[in-house]
Amino acid sequence: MRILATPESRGGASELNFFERPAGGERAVLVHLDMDGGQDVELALDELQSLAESAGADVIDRVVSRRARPDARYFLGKGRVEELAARVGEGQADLVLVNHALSASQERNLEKALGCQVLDRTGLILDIFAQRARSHEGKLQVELAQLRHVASRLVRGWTHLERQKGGIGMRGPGETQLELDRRMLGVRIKQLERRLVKVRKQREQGRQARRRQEMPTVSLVGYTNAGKSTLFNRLTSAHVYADDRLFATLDTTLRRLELPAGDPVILADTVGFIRDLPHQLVAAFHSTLEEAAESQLLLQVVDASDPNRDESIREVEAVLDEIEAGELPRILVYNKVDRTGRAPRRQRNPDTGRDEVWLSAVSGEGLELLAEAIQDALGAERVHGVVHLRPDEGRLRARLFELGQVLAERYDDDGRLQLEISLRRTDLDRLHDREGVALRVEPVSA
Ligand SMILES: Nc1nc2c(ncn2[C@@H]2O[C@H](COP(=O)(O)OP(=O)(O)O)[C@@H](O)[C@H]2O)c(=O)[nH]1
Ligand SMILES: [Mg+2]
Repeated sequence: MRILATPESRGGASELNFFERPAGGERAVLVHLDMDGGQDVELALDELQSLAESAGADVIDRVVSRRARPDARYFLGKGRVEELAARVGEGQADLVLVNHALSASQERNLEKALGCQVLDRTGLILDIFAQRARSHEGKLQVELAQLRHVASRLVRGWTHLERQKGGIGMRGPGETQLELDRRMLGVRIKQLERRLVKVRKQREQGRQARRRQEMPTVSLVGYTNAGKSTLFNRLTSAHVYADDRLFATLDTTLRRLELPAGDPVILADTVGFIRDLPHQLVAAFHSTLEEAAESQLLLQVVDASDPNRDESIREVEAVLDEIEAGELPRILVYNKVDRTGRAPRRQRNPDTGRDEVWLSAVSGEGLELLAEAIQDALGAERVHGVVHLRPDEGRLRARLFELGQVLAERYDDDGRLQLEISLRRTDLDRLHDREGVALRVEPVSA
């Protein structure tokens, strides 16, 4: 995990970069403070663990502290800090993740006491967004949130930024440097705000252009911990295309998926919804998720065993509306049926008209139902038959080759070209609607 990595450190145009930190496989200890004796502690820790894993950390320990309110200096009580320090030492942890908002000085004091890096919930979420933002707007929006986060902590203490800026071995610049950084932060924030206004205007055009891409994209959306990544891996693990140029990138959240009829689609694992998302991160979250709005199909993953699942469904739908993805074709995937004791099944919801698939990403039951539902939703079923082309229809012939499998080609007795094709229904419709081609597909004669 790269703590607070900026999206631009991952290959975009490199600009001023406040967030360069040493990379490494982080071993993390999770800390949750239970302030009201709530029963949701395990749930909260499960979510934090999912977040930590999305960021690339290995969770080696989970610690719960119960106290009425946080300690001003260390956030946790003295005894707890000592215990935590021991566990960090035993587990050789690199990182402690605290499931709350820490002040800059609490973070710093904890780091000193624990001898390892400490990150609060906001910092962790920002790191995930930074790793996940793909669109230009998303990257800008995340950087803006990062800068504002840093700026809000600059007032209190300098050592903190110094650490974030330079990383290990870069300690020591004085007050002048602080003033300089403060000014630079301000300038950069203004600059980003201006660019975002421009980028937003350009967005619509870009989106329309991308919609015309040949391979459909299917995006997994839903709350963190619903099982999106497990499902993503399950669905795509059968095929690994090491030499496929499109996927030979470092992006681990896009993969090729082959539907039962053989058609390839791109499956995208998107950034998860987060309970109690700090309000200053909402804009960054939305623009990181926005690429889902460019998909042809959404798989809304829900934890079927979650007692609050209906509420979660509504919340996800509200945000999808906000990012203009509410009208996209969508399949509801009720995951974790192994926990509910219900059989996997596929049904159409009589109220919404939406396809619902009940399955378990872990046991694998019901996966084939989902693959079929995706195929149906994309209209991916194939039309198999023969078309006849006149000699002057060379361009159409080229187009057919480009689109799908032309299985055989020969001349018939009238000198016309006879192509045996197997085309996606959607491609056939597109030829008809967009390119005005009326193709008569005849059955293949024996
Ligand atoms: N029992 C059960 N657990 C699951 C299932 N799918 C995922 N999980 C678990 O739920 C947790 C969150 O899964 P993950 O894929 O990381 O969720 P994400 O945050 O939506 O990507 C992990 O501990 C998974 O092992 C399932 O079908 N059944
Ligand atoms: Mg995930």
